[in-house]
This record gives sequence, structure tokens and C-alpha cells, in this order.
Amino acid sequence: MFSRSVKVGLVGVLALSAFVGGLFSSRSVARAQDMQPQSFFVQAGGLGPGNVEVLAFAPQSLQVHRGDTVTWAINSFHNIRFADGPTDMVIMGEVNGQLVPQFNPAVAFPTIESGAVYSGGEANSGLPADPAAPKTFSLVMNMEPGTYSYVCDIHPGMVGLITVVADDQPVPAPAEAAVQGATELLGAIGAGTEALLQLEAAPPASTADGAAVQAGNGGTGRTTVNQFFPFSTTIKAGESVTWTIPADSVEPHTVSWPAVRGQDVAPILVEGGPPILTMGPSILPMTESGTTVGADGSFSSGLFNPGQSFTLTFSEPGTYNYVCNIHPGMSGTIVVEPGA
Ligand SMILES: [Cu+2]
Repeated sequence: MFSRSVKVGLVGVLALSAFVGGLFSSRSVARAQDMQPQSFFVQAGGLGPGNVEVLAFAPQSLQVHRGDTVTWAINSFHNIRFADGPTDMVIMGEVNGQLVPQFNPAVAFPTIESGAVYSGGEANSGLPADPAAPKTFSLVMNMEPGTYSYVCDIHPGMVGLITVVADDQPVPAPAEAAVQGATELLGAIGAGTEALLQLEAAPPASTADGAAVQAGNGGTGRTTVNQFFPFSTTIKAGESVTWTIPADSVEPHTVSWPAVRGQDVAPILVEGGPPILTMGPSILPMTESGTTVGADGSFSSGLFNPGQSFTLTFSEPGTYNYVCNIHPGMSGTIVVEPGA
């Protein structure tokens, strides 16, 4: 069933790539021959078949003229902040005299509106208010010629470049830049799809210490496969399961049962100011690693990061259909049989 959906997805992506290739009629143009401002598209992240996700801007590097518009298609959950490097997504802040983790306001809230003219310096799109809604963000580039970097703070390492080229110098046409972006995304999705098929075929093996489950994958650069491997694990009551995210992965996950989705943020309203965005039950740790859980219990690791593990011991027979709270479609099953 899996391989079928992978094939269909790839065919669709390849068909799209051929279509975009067909648009390849206009070539690089200098401003002198083309006084109309142009409009460029950049993909902020990309989604592939089998829960493969690319955490990169594509094209990663874009050339424009002053006055051109850049529009980012924000695929899933990203911000766009012009800056030299990322800042912390989560900071500790005071709520009622206690320090609690909260989303950094410098990341969460916009400092420039979509459609505005950008003339340099720090500027932030803020986070999408509704992560599920399709979203775009546009800026008119009004900087001096030079190269400007921007980042997504949610995904450290997700960096894009915009080079403003002097008016008398050519830049690749928007269609050409779009093909470049599609090529970069296709390559990254292809690497993720290959990793997915390999992990499906040969998931991590259990050891004497208990069952092993890998959350996500490593070794594919800016691409993440948001799946548990193996999908289904059978143990006996009293045995344990350890979930591990490879150190060279680029994405955190949760291990949670039952699912608590769409509650990443618990806003606290503040009179006369922006709300404090504390972390919500989808991503807050609820269960310590090493805990023993029964059939009537629930568990949630909270966000854990590449290189980290989370272990549970299951005392009661049953079927536990657990999920990652932050990645829709990322789920697994632990079947606990009666003990020997
Ligand atoms: Cu996940």
C-alpha cells in the first residue's frame, strides 16, 4: 500500500516538473530590457510522498533586481526573518512569577506585513496563525545591490539568500528560478523517499534491552521522513520500547498516546500587549522517559530532539496507537501481548 502511494506521488511530482520545464521560454533578462518589476516565487519547505518533508528554501539562492517582488509559498510551518542567523524559537519567560518555556516573541510576531517594501535590516514575517491554511508572504525588494540572508527560526539551518543585482546586469527569469527551485526540491524529496523505502525494508532491530523504534531518519541533509520505523512493534507485558531520533536528523518529534493535535501553543492574554505564547499540551513533556504505563494511562514525551531517546515500559496488554503530535500522519502501533 505504501509503495503504491509513493509511486503515484512521484509521478505527480515528475509531471509537475515537466510542466514547469515547458515554461522555459524566457531567458535571463537585464533590467534595461525589462523595466517592469518581476515577481519571483520561493518555496518555503516542501512536502513529498510518505510524509517526506524538505526543510529548505527553494531556490535556496535567488537573484532579483531592485523593485522586484519575492513571494514565499509557506508549505507547513515556517517563518521568514531577514537576519544573519536564527534566534531561539523557545525562550524562558516569566508567567505569574514562574519561569516557563514560551515561543520567542521575536520569532512569533511579525515586524513587517506581507506586501510591504523591504529596504534592509531585520524583518520578520511571524508565524502562520493557522498552520493548516495555505499561506504566502511577499516583499518588494528595495535594497542596494548585495546579498541578503534570511532564515526560518523554527528549523535551524533553513537559510535562504537573495542577491539584488545591479539594474544593468541580467538575472535568471522567474520561470527559470522556479525550475531551479523545483529541481532542488525534487532532489531532496527523492533522497527522502529513498531513505523511507530503505527504512521500511530494514527498520532498526530490537535488542535484549527491549524494542527499538526510530523516529524520523538521518543522513539526508535538509530532508526529514516523518515516520516511525518500524510502524508496528509487538512486545510482551513488562517489556520496554525505546524511541530514538538519529543525531543527524533535522526534526524533533513527540511520542504521544492518545493524540493531542493542534495545541502547540497555549496563549496567555496580556492587557495592552501581545499574548504570551506558552507551549501547549501537544509539545509539553507530560511523561518522563523510563515511566511504566498501563492500559488506562496516557503518555506524551513532549518534543524530543535529534540524538535523544524516550523509553516506556508497558505493563498492560493492549494495542497502543500512538502518534507524533506535531506531524500529521506520523503514527505507530505498540501491541502488548500478555507476559510470558
Ligand atoms: Cu514527528
